[in-house]
Order: sequence, then C-alpha cells, then structure tokens
Amino acid sequence: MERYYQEEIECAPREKIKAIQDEKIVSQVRHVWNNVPYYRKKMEEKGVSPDDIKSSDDLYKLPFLSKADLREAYPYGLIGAPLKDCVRIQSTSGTTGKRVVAFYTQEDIDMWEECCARAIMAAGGTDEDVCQISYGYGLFTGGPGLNGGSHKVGCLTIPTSSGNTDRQIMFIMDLKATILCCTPSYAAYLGERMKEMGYGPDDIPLKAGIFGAEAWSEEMRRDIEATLGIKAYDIYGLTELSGPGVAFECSAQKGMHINEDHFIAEIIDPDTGEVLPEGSEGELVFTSLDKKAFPLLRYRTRDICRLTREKCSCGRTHVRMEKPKGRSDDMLIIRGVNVFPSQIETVLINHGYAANYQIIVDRKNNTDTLDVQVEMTPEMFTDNVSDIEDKQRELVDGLKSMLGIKAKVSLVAPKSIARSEGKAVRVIDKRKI
Ligand code: DLL
Repeated sequence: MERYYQEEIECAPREKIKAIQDEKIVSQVRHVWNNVPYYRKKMEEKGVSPDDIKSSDDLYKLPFLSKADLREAYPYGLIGAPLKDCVRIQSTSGTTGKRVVAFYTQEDIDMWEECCARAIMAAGGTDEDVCQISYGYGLFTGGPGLNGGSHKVGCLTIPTSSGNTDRQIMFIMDLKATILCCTPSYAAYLGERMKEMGYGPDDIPLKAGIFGAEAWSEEMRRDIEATLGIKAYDIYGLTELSGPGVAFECSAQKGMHINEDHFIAEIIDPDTGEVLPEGSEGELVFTSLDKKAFPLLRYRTRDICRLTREKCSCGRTHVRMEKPKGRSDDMLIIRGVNVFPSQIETVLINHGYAANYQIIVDRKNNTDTLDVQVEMTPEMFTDNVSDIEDKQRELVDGLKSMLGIKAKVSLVAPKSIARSEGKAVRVIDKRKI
C-alpha cells in the first residue's frame, strides 16, 4: 500500500498544481524584488519587473542565478528575510571556491522537513519505523533534513551521523533499524562490512534505504538492495534550495517526484539557456516558491537530467526527474569525448565488481589518459597474472563499447581503495592540478 505524508497535495490534479504555482510565483517574485537588491538589479538589467510575471508561464522572462552569483553575493547578498527572522544556516562543502551559505526561517525549515517526511513515507515509513540517519550532521544538509522528516513521520530516530561504521552496525542490529538514510557509497560500505561480519540480507532488520547526495547507478542500487535485503530509494536535493527532499523516489523507483508545490523545475540547454521541451536532456533549473530567507529564482543546478510527466503507478502527480548523470562540471572531456563517472560505474558493476573504484585522468604527451583502478572482490581475488590480465582486458572492452574510447584498467587488491562515509570522491583529474 502506497503511503503519503500529504496525499491531497502529492496526488493533486495537474491543474491544481499549476494553479498553486501560478499564485505562488507572483508573490515570490514580489518578495524577491522588494527584499533582494542583488536579484532586483538582475531583473532591471533584463528589463523585467514583477508586473511582467502573471503566472508560471512567464518564468522564462526572469534572469538565471548561478553558483557564481551565490559566491559573489556571499554571505548576505541573496538573503530575503531580516536576519532576526532567520533561525539557521546550512552550507555546502565548498571544495571549489567559497562555501555557499543558505539561510532559513522557521517556516523554511518546516517546509524542508515536510519534503523529507514525504520521502520517508514514500519509502514505506510510518511511526512504527526505526530510522537510522547516517548522513553527516552539521553544516551538511543530509543529517538535519532527514532528521526533521523522520520526526514529522514519527519514526524512532537514531541520529548516528556518518562514520564509526561498526557502531552504525551495532545500532542497526540492536535497535532493529528498519530505514537507513545515508549516501549510496556509504550504504555499499556498510553492506560490505556487514557481510564480512557474517550478516546475510535475512539477518538485517532494515527494509528500506533512502540514499542520495551523489550520483549512483541502477546497478549499484541492485547491489545494495541484494546485500542489505532492502528496497533502495533515491533522494535528491541541494543546499541552495533547502537540502534533501527537493525530489524523492516512490515505490515505482522510476525517477524522483519533484515537490512541485514548493519548487518549479525547468530543463535548459546549458550552452544557450533556452528552455527545452519535456523529455529533453539538459541542465536542471529550480525556482523556490516558498522559501523566504533564501528565495532563489531560476537557479542553475548544473545537474544534467530529464523530466517526465508520464503517469506514475504510485498515484503521485508531481513531475519526475530521472537520476542525474552527475553535475555538468563532473563530466570529463577525454580526448574530446564526454564521459560521466556513472557510465564507468555501470560497466564495472555489470562485470561483477563492487563500486570501489577510482578514476584518474591525466595528460601525457598532449594526449588525455584515462586510468580506471578497480578493486577485485574477495571472491574473484587472485594473484595469477594472466587471470588478472584477462579480467582487465574484459573491462577495457566493456568501457570501450560504453564510452567509445580506450581506458587503462588496473585491478587492485580488495580493500585497497579508501571507503567513503559521505560523498565519494571518484575522480582525480591531474590535468587540473
Ligand atoms: O547533497 C543534499 C542531499 C543530502 C541530497 C542528502 C540527498 C540526500 P549538496 O551538498 O548541496 O546537497 O549537493 C547537491 O549533490 O546538485 C547534485 O549534484 C548532487 N546530488 C544530490 N542528490 C543527488 C542524487 C546535498 N540523488 C548536489 N543523485 C546536487 C545524484 C545528487 N546527484
């Protein structure tokens, strides 16, 4: 039986969703115009005023915001509510350049936590569940967002945060956790560790996992589901818009429903900024309809994916986004060919490897090189050189047919690649160092 946190809105007829968006966009644009001089200036430069925005059909008239704008406006330039009304900040990890700091009023936090509650109930969660949250807590939004959602559903919440893997497993087993929330790479590691400790899928009390914050393949989903004996649901979000829960998967596991009563999604051509028709692949752009403290309009996420409004078997009517392939800035250009790390992961898992790999890109004698190091699983481990060479050759062929270019593959011993407790760092691009 499908469960909903807010059925009336999650399953509302399309006309009703459109009417909500039309009403909210008009007042949100006025809110931003009146309170965010940085964006007002952008609107003025484009020759657009709040009077030009009469419904969501006029969205295309508004200027885009990018991560560069967020950096330029740091720390207070995009804030839309008086500081005294703000109750929290969260922040991105800031690996490239300045951190993004997002502000929240109490209402903004309530909306965000409701979105996370929708995700937990879509994964089958109820007040009888024990929900272990192994996303990091702190500035990262994963822990705090799902913690709030879990409380709203009424689950018994275990706020383990990330790390200390053996203690995580102790709590899962002793407190009979039924829902696990963490990054997919950490879920894979927890699964690996539990297997080593002798726990099979039937011994593990978990029934569902809510995994996101990084790109992961369908193959990795199947792997994690089999090891932990669960159904694994994807969840998407970004700090700039609130955090996890902007979109979440339902029982159909065919894309994530975007919470359209709070966010409008568009797909644009990343080069021209042109809005693309439904079903096209492009860059995802979001407008937040309710957020008051950090009200971003037409924010370019750099995530590449597709949207679909095809009817979903779960009964929800909100548009679905497919799994993002990764950020446009994660895309590698190797000898002129576009390569996403997720494509490499698909080949590795289809050949029976686990998602423990590292991609090293370099440039030697003016030619790009692609090196893929992948761990052998304990079952396939061998030190017979010719066996290893055969296996490497198989992967080189598999990668060639997926990517169209030749990679060097090195099989390495089990456990020689560092495990991640949060977002995994898969790529080392030495061309950028
Ligand atoms: O990762 C928020 C989050 C926490 C989402 C927990 C889901 C679960 P940021 O650190 O700001 O926020 O990173 C946002 O991560 O633009 C995507 O590139 C990527 N991302 C997030 N979820 C997914 C997903 C959080 N399900 C950036 N699949 C986004 C692929 C994802 N990429």
